[in-house]
Amino acid sequence: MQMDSKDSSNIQAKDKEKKDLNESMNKLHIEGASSEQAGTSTTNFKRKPVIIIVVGMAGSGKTTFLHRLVCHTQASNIRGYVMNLDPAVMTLPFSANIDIRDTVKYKEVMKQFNLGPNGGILTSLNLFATKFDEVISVIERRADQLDYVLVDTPGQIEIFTWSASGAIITEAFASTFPTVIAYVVDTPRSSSPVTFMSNMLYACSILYKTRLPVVLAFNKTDVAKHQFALEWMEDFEAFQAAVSSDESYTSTLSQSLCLVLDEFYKNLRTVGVSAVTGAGMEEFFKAIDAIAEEYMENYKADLDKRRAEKQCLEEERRKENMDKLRKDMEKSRGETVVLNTGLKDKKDHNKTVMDEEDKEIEGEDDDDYEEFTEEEDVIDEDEDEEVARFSF
Ligand SMILES: Nc1nc2c(ncn2[C@@H]2O[C@H](COP(=O)(O)OP(=O)(O)O)[C@@H](O)[C@H]2O)c(=O)[nH]1
Ligand SMILES: [Mg+2]
Repeated sequence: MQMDSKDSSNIQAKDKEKKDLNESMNKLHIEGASSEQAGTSTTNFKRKPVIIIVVGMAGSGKTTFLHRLVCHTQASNIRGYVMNLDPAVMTLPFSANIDIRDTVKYKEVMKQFNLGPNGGILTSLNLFATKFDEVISVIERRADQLDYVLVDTPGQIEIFTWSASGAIITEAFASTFPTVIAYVVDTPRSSSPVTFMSNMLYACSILYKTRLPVVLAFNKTDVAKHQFALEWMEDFEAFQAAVSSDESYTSTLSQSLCLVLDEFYKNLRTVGVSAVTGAGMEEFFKAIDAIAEEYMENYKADLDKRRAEKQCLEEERRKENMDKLRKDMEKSRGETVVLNTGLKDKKDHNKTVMDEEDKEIEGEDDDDYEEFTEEEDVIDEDEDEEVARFSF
């Protein structure tokens, strides 16, 4: 008789445990889903300002061009905001509203991490990227008073276009504002067909990498007109004729590539500019406005689609994990929980976790909480300090 009542109370307790478990899992599920839905919202996307990220080979004239853009915006009553992302630049010809150098000291980074110049620039950019949400919110707060945000990037193009931090920065911009790329081309240096082709391939790769609209700014037109480039882009036979004198492998490759790039050229806007004389500024801004519209029509939709797809996948993965977790927990009937850390020292690790659990049971959890909160506060203080270093 005694055994029977014990059995039935055991069954009741297990049923209750199972019910509790199901309830808590469902709650988790709902909470998870609703928080993701909140993340899906794109309501914080703003139509203004247009972000212009200036990229180009080292020495193509990005910084000088940006200075010219700043002068033009000031003279034409266009409301611009200027950002410098080159930590290694010694002096800037314009005053930047947000300057990476106020937050990260590139030479200190080189010393501290024992890096060369390029590693130093890359690490500085990485450090800055970790704070980029702050930068975005600063621009968001001023969004109503701005038409354009002009962004200068490090001299060496690949540091921005092929780094994780460059991608993070670009995506952070593109998911909040219409964002376009201004690819600065050194026109006199591109007069050789093979150099021209390699420059175009780079521009094309940036288009693929960033998935943002690109405008080609043929700079230094005071030294060499960009007419030849336009001809080569419009008529591939003209380009083939230009390379025909060169019998090298690259020239045959260039001939084939120009056919491939034909489609790329068709969807590309080009302007001839001179950062020194200021020629072509109006045309440049017209091209920017046109591609900003393009951004809203094509790229924004694509971005939203990609984001929705990603969230669907996340949701599926989460559901799968929840089901797995539910099964595992049902299997264990709430008695034991196997912590699979995947670590080599799994045994020891489990032991540590168990030890900690034992401690908690002994009522030491309050102390743990206190320690954790203190640590959090320290981190927050550090963050505030770094944020305070921005000069807005
Ligand atoms: N003649 C001429 N020189 C230019 C022009 N734009 C830039 N430069 C020169 O090109 C060099 C590199 O310019 P800079 O802006 O530092 O290039 P960045 O590395 O791309 O930022 C400098 O000596 C500039 O004076 C231009 O439109 N015409
Ligand atoms: Mg520069």
